Amino acid sequence: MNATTTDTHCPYCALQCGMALRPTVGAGSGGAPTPVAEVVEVVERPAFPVNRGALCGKGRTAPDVLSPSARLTTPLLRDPATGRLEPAGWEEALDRVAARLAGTRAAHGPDAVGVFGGGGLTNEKAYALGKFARLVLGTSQIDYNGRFCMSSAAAAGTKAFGLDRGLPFPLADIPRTGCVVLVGSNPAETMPPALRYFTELRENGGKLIVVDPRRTRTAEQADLHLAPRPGTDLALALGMLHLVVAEGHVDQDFVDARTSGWAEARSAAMAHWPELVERVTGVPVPELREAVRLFCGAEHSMVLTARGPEQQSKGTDTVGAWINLCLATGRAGRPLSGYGCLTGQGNGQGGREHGQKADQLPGYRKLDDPAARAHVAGVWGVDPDTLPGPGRSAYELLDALGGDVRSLLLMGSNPVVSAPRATHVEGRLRSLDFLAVCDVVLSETARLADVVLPVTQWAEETGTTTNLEGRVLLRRKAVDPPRGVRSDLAVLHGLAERLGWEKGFPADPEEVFDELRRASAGGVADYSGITYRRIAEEDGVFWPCPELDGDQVGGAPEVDGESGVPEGWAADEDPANDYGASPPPHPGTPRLFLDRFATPDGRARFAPVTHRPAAEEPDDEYPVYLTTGRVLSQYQSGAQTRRVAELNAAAPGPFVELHPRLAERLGAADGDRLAVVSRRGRAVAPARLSTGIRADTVFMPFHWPGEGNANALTNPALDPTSRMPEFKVCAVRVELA
Ligand SMILES: Nc1nc2c(c(=O)[nH]1)N[C@H]1C(S)=C(S)[C@@H](COP(=O)(O)OP(=O)(O)OC[C@H]3O[C@@H](n4cnc5c(=O)[nH]c(N)nc54)[C@H](O)[C@@H]3O)O[C@H]1N2
Ligand SMILES: Nc1nc2c(c(=O)[nH]1)N[C@H]1C(S)=C(S)[C@@H](COP(=O)(O)OP(=O)(O)OC[C@H]3O[C@@H](n4cnc5c(=O)[nH]c(N)nc54)[C@H](O)[C@@H]3O)O[C@H]1N2
Ligand code: SF4
Ligand SMILES: [Mo]
Repeated sequence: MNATTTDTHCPYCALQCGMALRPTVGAGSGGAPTPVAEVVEVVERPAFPVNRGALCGKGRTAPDVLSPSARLTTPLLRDPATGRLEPAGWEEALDRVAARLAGTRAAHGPDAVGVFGGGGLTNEKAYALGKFARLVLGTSQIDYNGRFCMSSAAAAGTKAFGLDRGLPFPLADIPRTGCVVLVGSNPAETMPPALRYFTELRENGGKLIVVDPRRTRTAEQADLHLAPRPGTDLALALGMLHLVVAEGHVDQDFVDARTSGWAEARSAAMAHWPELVERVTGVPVPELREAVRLFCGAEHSMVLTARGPEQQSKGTDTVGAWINLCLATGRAGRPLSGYGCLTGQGNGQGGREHGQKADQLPGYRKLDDPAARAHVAGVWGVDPDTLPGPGRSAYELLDALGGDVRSLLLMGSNPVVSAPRATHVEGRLRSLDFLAVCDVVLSETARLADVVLPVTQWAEETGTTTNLEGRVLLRRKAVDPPRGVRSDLAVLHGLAERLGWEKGFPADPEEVFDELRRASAGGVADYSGITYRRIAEEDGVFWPCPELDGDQVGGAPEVDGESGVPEGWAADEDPANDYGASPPPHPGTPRLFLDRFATPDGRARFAPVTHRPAAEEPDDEYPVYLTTGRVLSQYQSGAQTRRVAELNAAAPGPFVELHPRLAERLGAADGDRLAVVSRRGRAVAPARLSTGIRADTVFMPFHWPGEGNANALTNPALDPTSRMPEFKVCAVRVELA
């Protein structure tokens, strides 16, 4: 890095790749103002350990969205006379939002005001949004798009281990294990720089197993690819556990010493005979046996899940079954082994820890826990009884709009494109009395708003994110925002002031972070020992990182690579001996569970689960499975990446991926327009033939609005525990359009 570059992080996915931004020659030299994107360039940051300099095309082109021509630069107010959104000043716009939210509250009570957040928001924003909802608005009706993402893995992880952190180890452990099972995860397209860890695993002689109904770019690199029917991963995992027992691979010492609930989980698995599992999943028994042989043949192994098995109406049980496999074979709570979830959004991890979730308070505390309420209310200076209780989950909240929820403040999500049964959700949004949207661009959802507030984005503001490893990172401000935009924190500050909140609502990110640290202290996700300065010096700090007595701001001690404990810390009874008068700061926790799990008794819990079908299975009328997901060059609802020419050229629009045998039955050729019809709606997109997909399944990416929107079709059936909708399985009919 030279003096003029600023280290920061990509705005998009949970890998949070490190990059540096540098003003280009001529920037700031006066004359006509130049669009920001043309005065800043991306520079590699090879020293940052997660991506070691590599970036995907989305990250490399992210500065394009900084350009004023790509984004909003002034608030917009809907003109009641014309019905159109018109430019307005900030004071007028904030006054309007505050007045309308207050009006709804006065007329219908605080729970008539809803708040919807996003897993892309920084920790500071997620924290401030949750606090704003509960204190300033007094509403329980807040949730966020992370509910659509990895909430099932979060629920299963909490049940099994007592704590939910995406990976319980750094990515750098992957090449050193012996076998990885990647379940419903396509990092070749969704986290390209992370693929290198799996390549290195194979170079070191380790094995990669991919479970995906499609032969993805990731599956192409695998030693073994299992292609189950969508929605049958639960049966697959139980079938593997059956074989583990039958073939004598149970690690009884580990099970006895460190787990509970094995007897019940074992008998559930024994009911899932391999032949039965083959019938349910379509995966031949010999492949199932080969998977068990590779997994148990290695000294260490890991299971990593992503959205494939999680976005199901039984996602929590499904992840539970994969965790069972790890526990029974002693592949958890030990170095180089374990279960992990590859989180999704830029702050998919931190965004679910600090209070924008319906049931949650900062520090991953539970809103219905009296001690948690008392602690957080103390930090906020309010009576715990004034804090509302848990609210509705994301889809249930969207479904209630226009009913008992009359006004909505939305920050960091584009549900018109990304919510399940999106046409219905769009109708609910239109039926609101009042909708305010904070966004960087005029997204499809912002277009429906009564007030649109244009906000600063990643490189224009400082804040922390927590990546998929639980590594808390500092995303630094590298460029000035265009005139006319304000930060999300400034928006909340301005609204709090107008709504009569007198205790102050800081807009400075570091001040918010310091408050978050106090609010999280003693919680599961304890950030109290983490400071901006420490993050900057240490390439991020892994939570939990409690504040110890003494100065935790200085440099941290060397961390022992194996245990994640600083050298001398565990062995030396009095670490103060090594560090002078005050003890060293807590080193953070790269590796979890090595000594005990985070449950009250320290034991991991087996999940007593059995297979059940998807909420909607194919039948005569809708004979084909639809599954949905992502392509390399677009991000999520596409609100940001559809504004980048290079990405649009690479991924110009929606498509229906199908097997040539299914295409032949339909009389369809590659490129023909196909109509895909479900009980919820219809979507039209060109056919893309592939021998890599099961012949009973079609796949659609969900990055586009309009006639090709995959979410016109998807089923909002919810997992009973996590309330995750079933994005990955529904039944459709496919015909020539
Ligand atoms: N390019 C790109 N990268 C992204 C994103 C993006 O939008 N674009 N989004 C980010 C976010 S928020 C997330 S959550 C992650 C998601 O990252 P991934 O989970 O890797 O992405 P998906 O494409 O949703 O799903 C992964 C795979 O699940 C498979 N699948 C479908 N149904 C099933 C099933 O029933 N069982 C199994 N085992 N597999 C199934 C799909 O075929 C797909 O290949 O990506 C992050 N990175
Ligand atoms: N069919 C189907 N649907 C899916 C999925 C699937 O696999 N299949 N996956 C689901 C998953 S995993 C996810 S995570 C969701 C994501 O879907 P969305 O929640 O729609 O996510 P994004 O498209 O990232 O929307 C983020 C919005 O916030 C804006 N934004 C970006 N940064 C900021 C900021 O700092 N502040 C503010 N105020 N706004 C900002 C962006 O411009 C964009 O409009 O989609 C879900 N939908
Ligand atoms: S992999 Fe994710 S974090 Fe890395 S550059 Fe691409 S989008 Fe950004
Ligand atoms: Mo996600």
